[in-house]
Amino acid sequence: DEPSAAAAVPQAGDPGLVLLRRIGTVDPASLDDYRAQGGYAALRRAFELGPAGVIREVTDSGLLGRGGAAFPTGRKWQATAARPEQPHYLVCNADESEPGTFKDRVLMEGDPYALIEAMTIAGYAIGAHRGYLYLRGEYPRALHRLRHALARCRTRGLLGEDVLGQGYAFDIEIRRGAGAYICGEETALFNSLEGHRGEPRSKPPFPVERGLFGKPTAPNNVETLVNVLPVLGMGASSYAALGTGSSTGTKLYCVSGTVRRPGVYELPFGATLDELLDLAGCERERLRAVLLGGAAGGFVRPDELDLPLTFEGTRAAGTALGSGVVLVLDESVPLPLVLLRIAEFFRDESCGQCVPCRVGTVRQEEALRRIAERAGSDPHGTADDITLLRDVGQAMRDASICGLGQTAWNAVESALDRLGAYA
Ligand code: L3W
Ligand code: SF4
Repeated sequence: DEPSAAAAVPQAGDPGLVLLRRIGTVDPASLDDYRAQGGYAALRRAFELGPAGVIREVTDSGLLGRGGAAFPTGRKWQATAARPEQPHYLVCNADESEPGTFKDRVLMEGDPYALIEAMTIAGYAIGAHRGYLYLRGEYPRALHRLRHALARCRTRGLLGEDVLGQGYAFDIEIRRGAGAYICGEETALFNSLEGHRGEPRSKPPFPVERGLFGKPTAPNNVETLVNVLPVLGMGASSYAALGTGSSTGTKLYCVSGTVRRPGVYELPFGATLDELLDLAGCERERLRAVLLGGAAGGFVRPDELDLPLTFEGTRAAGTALGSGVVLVLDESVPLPLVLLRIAEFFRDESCGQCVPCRVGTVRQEEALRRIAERAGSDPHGTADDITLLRDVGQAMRDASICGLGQTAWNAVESALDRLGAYA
């Protein structure tokens, strides 16, 4: 089904929609329509600024990565651009697979030229002549629309040997994922692109130094890249004035679960969870918890809804913004089964390369299944299993190679400590 792109309600002084502004109004098949709605003005500005000027604007904007880890985009681009080894690569991580995440899908299906323009700007800034768009395999509509848009850009001189007659060569290749969550981890993604098993590599070296095919690479999430258009469009200082000092701009949220209006919402950073839940139509009387940040995130209680949605605010509150998942659970949803489902997911998606995660995700699922099956009939057995969960969780966090294993116990720990699960 087509996910809905709901709009935040702009208020006096609010920026309104920045990233979603063309969604639903632009014809995704029409390059002319995209240009009529402001498309390709940002790329022209990029050519005026030059690569170093683009990186300066992006750095000054305070833009942080939207894939979940909030790394400064300007710093990533600067580090890639500065490497002497050639060639440089741009990789767009469009393997949107975090459970409950569907914002990149809305951007790619509804405004495909925006991503292509943004990738062209990013490629120009880091000195790349080739970009790879690694697309989640289960997004056939996005594939179709992006392929069509790429072909149009090539025939109109917006991709190819001489982009916009500026002497810059750039093209984009789409590669489809094959359903493995781990291939969204950047180094597993590179292995997949290179034709190897999708297993993460140890970091460092970071991709900016040794990434795709061993060359300097900037991997960026779809939403991160699309943000570059308003950064150049309105200028770094106006962009940085949106949101808060440490989390600038706007954020897309994927609201699902027990709400009346699930969908993608855009709000400036600093809006509260309460405001977002109002927009999505959440009944507070029946609310049990909100899972923020996805399977690797943490729970927020009904008495904590004044939480400001920023990277720093959610971290300080013991949860995470992650890639923008807001999963609402009311009292009708059995929490033990939600946790068990999350554990099954991680056990399924572990690549099996390292022991703490390969074994730990299995032990975690087994313990949660025993607890769910007991349904409170054996409190001592449950207490033992909770001790086991904490031991296994800590081992996974400390000793796993990549983010999957390191965070596979986050939601369960959060449910225990913040929601008093199984008490
Ligand atoms: C140069 C350094 N580069 C770090 C780069 C690094 C990467 C970025 C973040 O993602 C998140 C997690 C979940 N010099 C650098 C450097 N970098 N230090 O910065 O790096 P890192 O390692 O902090 O995080 P990560 O492994 O890239 C972990 C989220 O991902 N997640 C799932 C996300 C799912 C989606 C989706 O479905 N769309 O995004 C699961 O864990 O939130 O925070 O580029 O190379 N010194
Ligand atoms: Fe693979 Fe898990 Fe190890 Fe990551 S932590 S490399 S997913 S086994």
